Amino acid sequence: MSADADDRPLLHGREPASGRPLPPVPIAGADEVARVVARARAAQGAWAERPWRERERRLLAFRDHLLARADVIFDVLARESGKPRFEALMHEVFPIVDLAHFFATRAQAALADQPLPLHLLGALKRSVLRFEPRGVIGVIAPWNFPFTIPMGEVLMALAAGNAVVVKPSEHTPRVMLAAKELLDASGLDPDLVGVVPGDGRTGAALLDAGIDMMVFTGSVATGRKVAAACGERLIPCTAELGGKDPAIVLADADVERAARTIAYGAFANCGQICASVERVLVHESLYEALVARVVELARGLRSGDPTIDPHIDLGPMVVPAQRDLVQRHVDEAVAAGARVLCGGAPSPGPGNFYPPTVLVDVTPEMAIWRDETFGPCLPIRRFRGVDQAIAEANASEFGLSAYLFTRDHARAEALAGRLQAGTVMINDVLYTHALPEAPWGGVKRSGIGRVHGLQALRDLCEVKHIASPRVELRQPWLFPYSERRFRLMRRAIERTFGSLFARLL
Ligand code: TXE
Repeated sequence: MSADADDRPLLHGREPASGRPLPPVPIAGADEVARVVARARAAQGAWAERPWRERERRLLAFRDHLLARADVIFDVLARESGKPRFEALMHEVFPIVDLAHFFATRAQAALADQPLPLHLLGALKRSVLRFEPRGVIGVIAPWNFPFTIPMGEVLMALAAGNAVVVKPSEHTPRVMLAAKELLDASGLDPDLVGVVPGDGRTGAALLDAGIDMMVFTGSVATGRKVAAACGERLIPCTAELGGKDPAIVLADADVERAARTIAYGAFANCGQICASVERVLVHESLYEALVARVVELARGLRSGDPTIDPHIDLGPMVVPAQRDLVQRHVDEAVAAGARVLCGGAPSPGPGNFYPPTVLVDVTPEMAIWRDETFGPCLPIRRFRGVDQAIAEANASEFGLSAYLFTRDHARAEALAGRLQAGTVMINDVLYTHALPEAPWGGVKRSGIGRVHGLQALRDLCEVKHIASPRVELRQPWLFPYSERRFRLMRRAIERTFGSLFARLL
């Protein structure tokens, strides 16, 4: 920590499960953000010039440090986010171990010069695409996955030869600071990855500090501001802005599998997942059975403080205001005629707990069906025909993921083409965010662009086109122009595209 750390204002926080105070964290003001970005930029050039082998070695060293010191991350996640230890392992640490491994070992091949075959001029000209790091990548992160979301971006940015500066959520800055210690211990230049804790003002300062790209995850409202700021500065930005993901249970689904998977999709991480199952559409023939089983499963989940019992199923909600929003959605739905079958009111006692809640008799106009609830709430509606189900699923401003439950996988793959979503999963939920090779992102208000996958790795680079001659011929497009050359070229173009030869192009 810098010498002037004591003068900095502090971010205070409380453990969401117990209300106990958390250690305060110094806030990075605009000047500090600018300094961190400048240091990252200075460190980036040397990093990009290191041999690929060394890049791979450092990222694998991080993987190994994380494996060896995962308990530190589990403990911070339990205190700061109230995350059950199993979710800390499976949702946060394991995906990053795997992602570090995946990009460490594949970045070189993915970012190698790529020959670009020219369909028309290929005999005369050679073209190659080169992927060069953009420079300093800015990351603004949310509080629901305070480790896996920013760390995925950090490792991909590093694998592509960039430096990176992360603004963690003001509600969960401590786990990213712990991650920074692991990164530094992996032999990376400490300036290469900066962490600047603070609220939206620190995020705005990061956008102002001369970064070369922004990777944002958060709300639609803030996503708009971030995208506008990036537009102003003409830097690229990806934005992952949440969802209202539907699950459709078709008439031939396995009810037990669907119920168990949907209960997990709705209540894991206490429903605070952008791809949580937030709406269920069940074929009328399975409706009663599915609702009964989901309610039974919801009632059986154990909530608690993971610092006391690490293996409870559900922790608390991270942010008190989010719990208030959940209650508003439930109250409005009930006032408009919905029925709560379990849960429906904050749990008594200390901590920010909300029980798993299942609602029926829900209508599409209700906020709980329309807006992102981001809590452990599951509204369920029935449908008669599959066209109706698809239309209702698509009648949303969001489009992150969609889930289909059926025994007929081929039919589901065909139906996937009709669902407006970045990802469609069949008989499963959530897991694809943990696949480093799979693009992740949504359509409509769920955001812009994709993170993860080799394409996103290339998006963290500028693509440079290097064009060279195969043979040194006179180029017919140079000065001076004349009527004769105009006619000649025109005839050549007409003959090329107006003949069978065009089919070979
Ligand atoms: O998000 P914000 P909040 C949804 C969820 C939730 C809602 C609000 O529905 O109820 O968003 O959550 C930083 N310039 N998701 O208020 O405000 C902020 O400090 C730059 C979905 O926490 O968008 C934090 O680091 N940055 C989601 C980050 O933006 C700014 C995950 C996100 O905060 C800023 C979380 C500004 N002007 C919530 N203002 C998902 N996509 O998974 C704030 N920030």
